[in-house]
Amino acid sequence: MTDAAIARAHTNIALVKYWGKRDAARFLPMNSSLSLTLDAFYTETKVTYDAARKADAFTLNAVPQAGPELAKLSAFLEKARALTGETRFASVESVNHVPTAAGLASSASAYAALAAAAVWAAGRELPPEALSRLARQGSGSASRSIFGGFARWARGERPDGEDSHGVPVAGPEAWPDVRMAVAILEPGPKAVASRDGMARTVATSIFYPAWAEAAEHDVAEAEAAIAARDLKALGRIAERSAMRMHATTWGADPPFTYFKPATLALIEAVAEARAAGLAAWATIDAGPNVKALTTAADAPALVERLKAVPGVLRVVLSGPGPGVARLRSIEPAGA
Ligand code: 2P0
Repeated sequence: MTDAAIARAHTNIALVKYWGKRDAARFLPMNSSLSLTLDAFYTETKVTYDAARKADAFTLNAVPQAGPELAKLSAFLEKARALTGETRFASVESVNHVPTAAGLASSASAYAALAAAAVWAAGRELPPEALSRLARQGSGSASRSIFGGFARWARGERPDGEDSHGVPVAGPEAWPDVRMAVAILEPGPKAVASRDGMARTVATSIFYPAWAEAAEHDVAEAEAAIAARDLKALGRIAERSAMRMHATTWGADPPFTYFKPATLALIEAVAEARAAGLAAWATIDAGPNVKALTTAADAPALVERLKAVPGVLRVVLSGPGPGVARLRSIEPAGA
C-alpha cells in the first residue's frame, strides 16, 4: 500500500541571523533569529510511503541521489517516522526552484517541504509549530520556512528543544510592499560550509559571546519595527546583524570570511543607493552574495544600481512569500 503527499515551501532570508548552535545533534541555536520568507524561491517535494520498499529512495531535480545525500535524507525521514508512527520506507522526489549557482541556501525550503510532506503522507495533520520543530532538525533555518512573511525562530530554553521552533510574526499580506533584491555573483571556489563556519566561530571566535547577546536584543527590536511597519528601523537592524555575524568569522581561529571583493562593492552600492534617497539595506549570508531589503517603489532603481557592480551576474527581485502548503501535483524539474 502506498500513501503520498506533496508540499511546497519557500526559502527565507534572515534579517537577524541564526549563527551558532548550543546543541548540534538537536539543532538548537545559541540565539533567536528572524527572517523574511521569499516568494521567488521554493522547493516542491513529494513523499510516497510504500510498504513494498526495502529502503528509502531520493531524486533531486530528477537526478537519483545516493551515498551521503541519500543517507542524510534517510536520517531525517527516521525523525519524521519517529514523530508520526509511520513504519514504511519512502521514495522522495524533490524539485528546487532556486536559481542554479544562486548561492542561496536551499536547505531551508528543502527541509521545510520535506518535513511537511513526510508528516502529511503519514496521514497526520500537525500544528505548524510541530512541523517547524521537525524541519529544524534537518536544517536550522528550515524552522522559519514553515511560515510565510516574517517569522521568528525562538531559541527556546529546554534541553529537549520542544520550545525551539518558528513563530509567525507578520504574514506575507501584512506588509506586501517589502522587497528583497538578491544580487548573484559569479560562483567562486567553495566557501566554508555554514554548518562548519558557525561551529568554528562558536568554538574559537573572541567576538562570539558579544554576538549571541546582541542577537537576542536585535530580534526584539526587529519585531517592534515590523509591528510599526518601519522599514528604516528594520533595515538598520538587519544590516548591523549581518555585519556582526560576519565579524565573528574574522575573530575566529583560524579566521575566515565569506566576503569577496564584489561583496564589499555591493555593500558600498547599497550604502550609495541609500545616500541617494532609496530604501536599501544589505544583508549577507554564509556566502558572497548580497541581498538588499527595499520597497516595491524603490526596487527598480536599486536593482539597476546592483546590476552595474562588476562581478554581478544577475539580480532577482522577490516579495514576501507564503508558508508551507499542500499541493495536488508536483511541477517537474526544469519546468
Ligand atoms: C540564517 N544561515 O539565519 C543563517 C545566516 C547562514 C547565515 O541558517 O547547520 O543551513 O543546517 O542548521 O540553516 C544557514 O545555515 O545551518 C543559515 P544548519 P543552515 O539564515
